[in-house]
Parts: sequence; structure tokens; C-alpha cells
Amino acid sequence: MDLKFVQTTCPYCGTGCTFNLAVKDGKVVGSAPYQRSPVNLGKTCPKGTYAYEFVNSEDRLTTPLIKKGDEFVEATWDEAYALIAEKFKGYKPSEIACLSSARTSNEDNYAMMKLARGVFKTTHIDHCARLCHSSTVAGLAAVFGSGAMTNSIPDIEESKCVFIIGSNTFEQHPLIGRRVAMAKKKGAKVIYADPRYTPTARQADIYMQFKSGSDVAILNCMMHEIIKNGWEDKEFIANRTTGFEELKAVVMKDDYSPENVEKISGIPAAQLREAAEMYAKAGSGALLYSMGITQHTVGVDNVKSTANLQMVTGYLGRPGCGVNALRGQNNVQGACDMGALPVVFTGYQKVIDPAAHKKFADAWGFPDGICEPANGYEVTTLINVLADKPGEIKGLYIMGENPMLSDPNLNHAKHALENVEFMVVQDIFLTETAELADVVLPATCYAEKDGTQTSTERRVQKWRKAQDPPGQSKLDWKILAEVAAAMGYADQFTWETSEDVFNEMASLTPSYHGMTYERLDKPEALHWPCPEVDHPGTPILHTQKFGTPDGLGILTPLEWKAPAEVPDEEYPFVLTTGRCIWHWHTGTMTRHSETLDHEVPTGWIEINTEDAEKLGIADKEIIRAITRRGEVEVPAKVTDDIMKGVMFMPFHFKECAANMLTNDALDPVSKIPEYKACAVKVEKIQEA
Ligand SMILES: Nc1nc2c(c(=O)[nH]1)N[C@H]1C(S)=C(S)[C@@H](COP(=O)(O)OP(=O)(O)OC[C@H]3O[C@@H](n4cnc5c(=O)[nH]c(N)nc54)[C@H](O)[C@@H]3O)O[C@H]1N2
Ligand SMILES: Nc1nc2c(c(=O)[nH]1)N[C@H]1C(S)=C(S)[C@@H](COP(=O)(O)OP(=O)(O)OC[C@H]3O[C@@H](n4cnc5c(=O)[nH]c(N)nc54)[C@H](O)[C@@H]3O)O[C@H]1N2
Ligand code: SF4
Ligand SMILES: [Mo]
Repeated sequence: MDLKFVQTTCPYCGTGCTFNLAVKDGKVVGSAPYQRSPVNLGKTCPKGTYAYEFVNSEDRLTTPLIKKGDEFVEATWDEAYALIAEKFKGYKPSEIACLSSARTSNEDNYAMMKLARGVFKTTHIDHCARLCHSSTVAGLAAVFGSGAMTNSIPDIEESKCVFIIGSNTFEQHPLIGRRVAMAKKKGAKVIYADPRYTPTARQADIYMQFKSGSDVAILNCMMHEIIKNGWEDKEFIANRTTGFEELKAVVMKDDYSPENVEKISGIPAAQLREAAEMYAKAGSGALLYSMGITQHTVGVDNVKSTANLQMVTGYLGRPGCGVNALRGQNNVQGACDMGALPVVFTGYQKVIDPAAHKKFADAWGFPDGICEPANGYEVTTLINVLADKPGEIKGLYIMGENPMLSDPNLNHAKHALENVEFMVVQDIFLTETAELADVVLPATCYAEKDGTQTSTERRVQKWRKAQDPPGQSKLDWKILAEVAAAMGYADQFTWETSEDVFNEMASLTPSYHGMTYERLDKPEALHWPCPEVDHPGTPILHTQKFGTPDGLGILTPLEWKAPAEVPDEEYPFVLTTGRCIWHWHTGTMTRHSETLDHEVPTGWIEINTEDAEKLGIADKEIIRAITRRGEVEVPAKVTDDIMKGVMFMPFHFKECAANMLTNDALDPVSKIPEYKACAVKVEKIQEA
């Protein structure tokens, strides 16, 4: 049998598992375990196992498309590039915006960042991290001086107590979930807080069920109990933090006593006490969080609050501890590292810093300079500008994002995108967003390219080309370089290989400076920061001091605030949204994967059994869910697993799109939307 195996990393989540693609007659036909990665130890979750299935889907884009009237017609690359160059040359820099992609490689994101800032000379570049961990980046950078996950994945196994809040780890980061199970086997306790009794809840010693939107109250309450009983780590607080007295003044208020927080959250006071004691006395505690914490109008407060708890307990800078923000997309850490954000170049070098601006301008050598040394729009701000000030932004270039299903309040998002004069979408499938575009460009997927991606634990790992791309599709960075050439900047984009792109990026990025393709070939790859070629990389951050100017972690006093929209008589329930293990975001890849699509063919809304009884709604009945922004028809899933008063919808399914309902209210600092709480009502559909 002429099967060939090509080692690669998973294109789905930020865990960064390695597996082999099986290749026969030049085509990817299956996957097989790769045993030597310290991340996943040969195992994969269903998405990784079946990640080969969408690769040769008949629906892959294979040729550039140009819209003529209401129809797309096939075009040559030269025609597509000529049209793009003609349009974009006609716009001022401030009239152009770019969305980069956490699905694509570091090389692709670096190329997009250079295209945006160097060729289009715009300051407006962002990507889906805004919808995801922007609260983490802002919150942790403010208190620790760095916005990344502090410890490594294997390190979670060393913990004596794992506290999971707002992360359904066993479904959304299954191979990190496996580490939690391994820690448990070694005797660790698990505390879990989530409005839903998820598969993660089944692993918990203490499961706290609560109403979406009460996180700061819960975390303050745990600190209240810890400080009241003298269980805080006094030495750590004294030597490594500032602001303890101010924090104490807030958390010790009666508002945060277990009895009062029971009223806010619904968690019994006795359980809050038990959790605080179990956690504080464990000796080492790893806190894991994800979207349940970040996707709120108080997302940044929530993040800082998790950091407060870890500093008060002294659970930082050593094994089995840490604030472990589980990054979502395969390469969302990398896309941020590459500067696909409106405020930074690579490695978080600020665009407004004259020295950093000069460094990039000099290194790139554009004869007519680069973008202004100014910050651009976040994607959520961009959508509002498009909706409210038509004509301010005229050209939009989207690589590997599908906002027409992933943005909050889709009626608003559609209105915004329809106001764009000229839109380019570069994807692997014809998405809901691509349907609105003027030009669609076919890209290669992970299986067809060499490149690197950076996982949630800052581990930089490789994709390796396993097959030729379908039709005329091309590497993302190559397409961007050819667009640049069509705009008249061929000299600044002379890369021949992905490695050339990586080397240019690394030369400009201190945290990646010591990395080379050769060094990344080892099974364990390298964690950034890795400043020099003889540096071993950095699996654990903040062991001696934090990245703040004085090296101290900042404790932040925070009051609990309710979500922007709370239930009332008309909309009496809280709606929260998220994911399931079988599907990925807007479904472009998983719904093109036979096995995964077969497991879960459509969406649903979870309703508590008692609530459903009162409403006269039966399990599987198709009902109407309505918010102030839109409505959808969706099958009910009647279950005891969700808290009374709360409903949950996954957002993967276009036929019952959760984001028709969600609230686009933003956190004032991170500009993340409040996907995790809005007010909803549900109605039976009357038969005609
Ligand atoms: N299978 C699968 N895995 C994925 C993804 C996917 O689409 N599918 N996406 C990836 C991406 S990009 C991301 S960002 C991660 C997200 O990973 P997670 O954050 O784990 O996923 P979610 O389902 O969005 O939300 C997690 C949990 O938050 C709970 N929750 C709801 N409201 C609240 C609240 O107010 N407070 C708290 N504390 N919890 C609340 C929900 O009930 C849910 O169980 O997953 C990554 N992994
Ligand atoms: N209601 C609700 N909405 C949410 C969330 C939620 O919890 N609730 N979570 C938010 C979060 S955390 C996130 S991260 C966003 C995700 O939002 P998006 O990033 O918009 O969602 P994806 O479906 O991952 O879209 C990625 C696109 O990239 C394409 N793609 C894949 N690989 C490649 C490639 O190699 N090259 C190119 N050019 N394209 C490629 C895919 O086909 C797909 O169209 O959704 C957000 N939306
Ligand atoms: S846990 Fe994440 S990285 Fe690992 S196989 Fe599953 S989706 Fe892929
Ligand atoms: Mo995400």
C-alpha cells in the first residue's frame, strides 16, 4: 500500500494537537496518531480525527470569482487582481479595512499585516480575537504585563486543584480536558462553575450552577471567604503584588458574603464556602477559563477578577498554577502575535510608539512610507462605523472569517456589510460572508501548506504540506503578496517560501527571534518568548516577576455589574450561547465533514424542564426564540442540565443562527460583544 504519512498540527482549536495526515495517490484520505507530541500524546478529539474529511470536499473554492450583477462568474487570477488593485488604489488609506484570520498561519497573518499597514497604509486591521479573548489580552496585559496563558498544557497535570470557570473544557478543548482528568487521577480536585451541567461538570468535585453574568460576584465571594479565614498567601501578596488593601476593601464588603452572592448568582452559600476552602487549601491551583468569562460587557473585569483570585492565593509562577486563558482558534494566539490587531505590529510592538513605527517602516522599505503611527478600528467598532456612517469605509478585505454568522446581532452586521462599496473575501468555502463579496479568492487549507501556528500555550508548531491545493487555489500569503504586487509593491513581497516569510517576521519580533523552521521541527517545538537561537523557549511565564514596569502584579478592586440587557416581563429569560464538541463556529469545515455533520445535523435551544413545562413546550418541538434584535425558529432541547431561567444555543447553524438574537453591546475597553447574556422569550409556533 502506498500510504504516506505527513505530520501536522490540528486546524481547529488552540490546544495544538499533532497528528498525521494519511496521503494516497497525492490526496489526503485519512488521519493517524502521531505519538511524540507532549501536547496530546497521540490522542485527538473527533474534530482532529476527522479534520481530513473537509479537505477534498466538492464545495471547496477552486477559482477566483467576480460578481457581475447578482451572480458570481469565474475569473482568472489576473482579472481578480486587476480589479482589486483598481478599486483599492482609488481609496484613501482610512477608507480601507482588513480582517485577518486566526484560522490561517503566522506567515499568512504577517503577510496580511504587512499588506494592510504597508500597501494599503491603513490602520484598520483586526480579526476574530476581538470576539474571543480581547478581554484577556487587555485584562492580563494590564495586571501582569502580558496577555497570554501563563502556564503550559502538560503543567495542568501537576495541579492539586483545577478551578474551571466559563470554559466547557471537555467539549471545547478536549485534549486539555484530558489533562484535567489526568490531574484528577493523581488526586487533584476539580471545581467547576457554569450555568450548564456540561460534560466538564461530570468531572467536578464541586459543581456550581449559576446565572450567566454573575462572575465577578462569584470570584469576589471566593476571595471574601479566603481573606476572612486568613487562607490568602500573605508572602506572595507582600512580595509580588500591589493593591491588596484596595482589593480587600471591596471584596470584604457584605455585598460579597456567600449569602448575598447566592442571591446574585443562584449558587448556594454553603457551596461557595466549600469551594473557597477547597481551592485555597489545595497548595497549588490552576484556573482555567474561556468565553464564559470574556464575552461580556464586563469581560475585562471578569478577567482581572480571575487574576485577583490567583494572586490572592499565590497560585502563579509555579507548576500546577496559573491563569490559563484557553485560546480558541488554532492560531488566534499567533494572529495576535503577528500584529493582526489595530494597535500593534508583531510581538505587541505598539504602532503609536515612534521607535517601533520607524523600525517597521525602515525594515519594509516602502518608498512612500507606511500607515500613520495611529490605532485603527476594532472589528466591532468597524461594523458600527459601516452601519452608522456609510461611505467612511469603502473597501474591505476579509481573509478567513465569516462575520455573517459569527458577529452578534446579524441583522445589524448584514446592514453594515451591505454598506461596503467593494469587498474581497479570501476563504476555502463560499461562506455567508463571501456571498456578499464583490471578489472571492480561493485559498489553500492547512493540509495544503507549510507554515506555523501558535497554540494557546504559546507553542509555535508546524503545518506541513500533504497534498496539492484544489483547482487554482493558492497559499494565503502568496495571494496577499500578489495583490501587493498588483498594487505596485512587488519589491516588498519577494518571498518564495513560507520559511522566507517566517524568517522576515522573526527578524522583527523579539519573542520569536530565536526560532527557525529547523528548531520548530522537534516534537515539542518551542514556546515564546524565545529571543535567541540558543534560548530553550519559555513554557511558564512570570516565575520571578511580572511584565509590569515594577515587576509586581496589580490587584484590581472590582464591583459586580449586571449584563447590559437583563430579563424583564417581556423577555423573561437569559439567553447564553456557545459551542458543542462536534462543530466548529460557523460550520464551514465541520458541516463539510460527513462524520461530524452526521453526529449533529442541526441546532437547538436548551430549556430547563420546569421552564418548558410552564411554557407548554415539548422536547424537540420547533419553537420561536425572540429578542429585541431578531427571531429564529429552532428545536427545543428540554433538559435538567441547564439552570432554570437560562437558555442556551450553539451558534454553528445558519438555519437557526443564534446570532440573529445576540446583543452587540460591547465591553468599553476590549470592545468584545456580550455573546454570553441577553434577554429572550420563546413562543410556541401556532399551526395555521
Ligand atoms: N468543538 C469546538 N471547540 C471549540 C470551538 C468550537 O467552535 N467548537 N471554538 C474554539 C474557540 S474560538 C473558542 S474561543 C473556545 C471557547 O471555548 P469555551 O469558552 O469553553 O466555549 P463556549 O461554549 O463558548 O462557552 C463555555 C461555557 O461558558 C458557559 N457560560 C455561559 N454564560 C456564562 C457566564 O456568564 N459565566 C460563565 N463563567 N460561564 C458562562 C457556557 O454554558 C459554556 O459551557 O473553544 C474553542 N474550541
Ligand atoms: N453567539 C456567539 N457568537 C460567537 C461566539 C459565541 O460564543 N457565541 N464566539 C465568537 C468567537 S470566540 C470566535 S473566535 C468567532 C469565530 O468567528 P469566525 O472566525 O468568523 O468563524 P469561523 O467559522 O471559524 O470562520 C473562519 C473562516 O475561515 C475559513 N478558513 C479556514 N481555513 C482557512 C485558510 O486556511 N485560509 C482561509 N483564507 N480561510 C480559511 C473558514 O472556511 C471560515 O469561513 O465567533 C464568535 N461568535
Ligand atoms: S483538542 Fe483541539 S487541537 Fe486537539 S484534536 Fe481536538 S480540536 Fe484539534
Ligand atoms: Mo474564539
